[in-house]
Amino acid sequence: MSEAEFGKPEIVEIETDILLIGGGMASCGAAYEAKRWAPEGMKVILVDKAAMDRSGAVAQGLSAINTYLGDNTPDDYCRMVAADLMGITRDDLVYDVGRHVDGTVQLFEEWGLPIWKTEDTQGVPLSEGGKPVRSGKWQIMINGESYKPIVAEAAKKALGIDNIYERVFIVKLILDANEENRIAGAIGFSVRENKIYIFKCKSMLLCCGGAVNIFRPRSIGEGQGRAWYPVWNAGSTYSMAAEVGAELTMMENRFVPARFKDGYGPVGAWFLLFKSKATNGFGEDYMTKNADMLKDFAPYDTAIVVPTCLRNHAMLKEMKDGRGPIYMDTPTAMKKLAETMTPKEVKHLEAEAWEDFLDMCIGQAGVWAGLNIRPEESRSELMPTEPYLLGSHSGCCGIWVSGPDDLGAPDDWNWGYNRMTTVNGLFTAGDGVGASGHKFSSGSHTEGRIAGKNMVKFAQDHADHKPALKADIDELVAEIYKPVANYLEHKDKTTAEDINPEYILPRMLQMRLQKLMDEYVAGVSTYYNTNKVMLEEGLHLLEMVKEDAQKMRAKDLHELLRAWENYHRVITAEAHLRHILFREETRYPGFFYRTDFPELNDADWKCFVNSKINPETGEWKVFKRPHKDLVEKHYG
Ligand code: SFD
Ligand code: AMP
Repeated sequence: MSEAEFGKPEIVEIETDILLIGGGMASCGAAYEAKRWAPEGMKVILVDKAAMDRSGAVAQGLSAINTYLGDNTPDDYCRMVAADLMGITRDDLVYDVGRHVDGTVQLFEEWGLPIWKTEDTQGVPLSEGGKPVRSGKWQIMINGESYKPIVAEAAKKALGIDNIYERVFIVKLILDANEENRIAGAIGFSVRENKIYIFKCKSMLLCCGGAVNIFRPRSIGEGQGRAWYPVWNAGSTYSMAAEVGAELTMMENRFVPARFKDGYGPVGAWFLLFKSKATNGFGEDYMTKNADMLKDFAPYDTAIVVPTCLRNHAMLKEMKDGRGPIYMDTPTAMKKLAETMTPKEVKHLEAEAWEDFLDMCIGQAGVWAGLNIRPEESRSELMPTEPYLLGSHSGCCGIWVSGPDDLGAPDDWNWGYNRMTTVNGLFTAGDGVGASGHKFSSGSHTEGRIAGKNMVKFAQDHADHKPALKADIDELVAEIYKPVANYLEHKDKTTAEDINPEYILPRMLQMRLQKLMDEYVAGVSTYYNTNKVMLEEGLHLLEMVKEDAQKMRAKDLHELLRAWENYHRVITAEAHLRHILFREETRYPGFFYRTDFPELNDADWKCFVNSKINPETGEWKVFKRPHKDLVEKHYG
């Protein structure tokens, strides 16, 4: 774009009672619930960087809902989540999701989501006693290609289309000018038009998902852009919250999922529904073979299910010892299931194998088609992927929030409004809430609903408050468009506009970040190993990346989006690195290893690691907070 085409951006100012940032599962839940509780005239606005129908992690759909309690109790749910996340979770937050999540799933069904039912309850809704087809103790099967449009439709209907701003990327949150530690608004830009948006609000929800593409992905070159979690989750939740001084928690935690190689297809349906086994290259079941090795990480060995990180730990042993590749033995699983089936049922089973991916991860179906793989005939390779940061799936990094007040939690876990961060008026849910993983799509929507209800209460309790932005808007606008200015100033200094000593392309900066995170902060190239010296070296390189980030260019609005996503990634990456450096133990073997502290150390580290940026100085503080079990755990 030329100077004339860019021009000076139009400034659009909007005032609202409640602002929802993000249009994913959690925000859709908040939109629906806030409107149920909001009194006449209370304004609720949602802003999403993409289009809600297909935005966020559920964009491609899903084939299972991973959190539906049914006959399980919220106490059981707390135990499962704690065991999977090696003991350090907030029972108050987890219990709260557990006691409400089934109602959310019933709403999804009411809104049109097809949920598989058992033979004897076909056609009976869950709310009337219909029994879901369970793939696992917590998971139920759905026909979920249109899951997100269905959930988005309910949110849109609740809010009204005039209250939704799509394709607006929020860059920064803004504190209040008159009251310390109080949220007042946010600023962002349209990724379609030359416009800057400034929102003022009484309370705000920040739900921009997790963080992807911080680490060098396994799929590079022609495969670049394939990832398991969505590439458009760029760490905006963690970075924007941190920058206004919200306390983060467990940012050292990450999720390294075992996935079908190259297409990143999820494994849950194969392990749970199809009862498939994974083996090393020589057909050995590495979970059985390496069971003893996992005992080093007792007291978690009595968990009903082996924790996700320990399943990776056993797999990595085979890979490191040269006994790869790792396979999902799909033919054996399908043969076994087919033993008791009619030919028609077998055909249906084969269709389900494909539909699992067609419903949520089309790229994997593409890999199968491209490589002539028929799951009933050939095994597929599995691979532990590059690390992802998230708080809703099998990970628990995120923001430290106030919990419910009726579950006997310690005083410092509750400061008034459920799911409010340590910044007054700023709420979060889903991937945003730390120390409470395994919410998945249904739990994220549920948590959004909890936040939505409490945001209404906050806005009502502060009805007279007039938000005033603590910011120089002209300066902020110039900062947001700086990559554009970098481009316009220097683009004519070389004949090839992508090669220029005066600026760096967002794509290049992203690769630089990914390379250092991969090599120093326990990415795939070191088999997820790191130590203090490597981390300190990584921190130095990250400082250099930050310096160079000031020179990113944007030749159009799309690149401006890419540039700002990178700023968010860099801050999120720094949080992750600083937390890993602080926690001097190996809490999550299989996700990452501190080689200088290779053991789990409950005596010193069965605690939360939290951090906070001073919004005035930008200085980081990392510190411990005590952990407490509210639900009795059956550790060994
Ligand atoms: O198979 C900005 N998930 C699964 N959940 C399940 O229940 N079942 C499954 O089967 C799951 N699996 C799965 C899952 C995800 C993916 C990608 C795959 C497979 C391939 C997890 C859930 O999807 C996940 O837990 C929730 O979606 C999390 O919800 P939330 O709301 O925390 O995040 P989001 O939905 O990604 O939404 C984020 C929104 O923010 C927007 N956004 N907007 C404005 N400004 C910015 N700066 C922004 N940055 C981001 C996004 O556009 C989006 O709207 S399986 O693997 O187990
Ligand atoms: P995934 O497809 O890996 O994202 O997992 C989907 C769901 O299945 C999550 O609830 C996982 O915790 C669970 N899951 C995946 N693999 C296994 C396994 N091998 N054993 C038990 N649960 C699993």
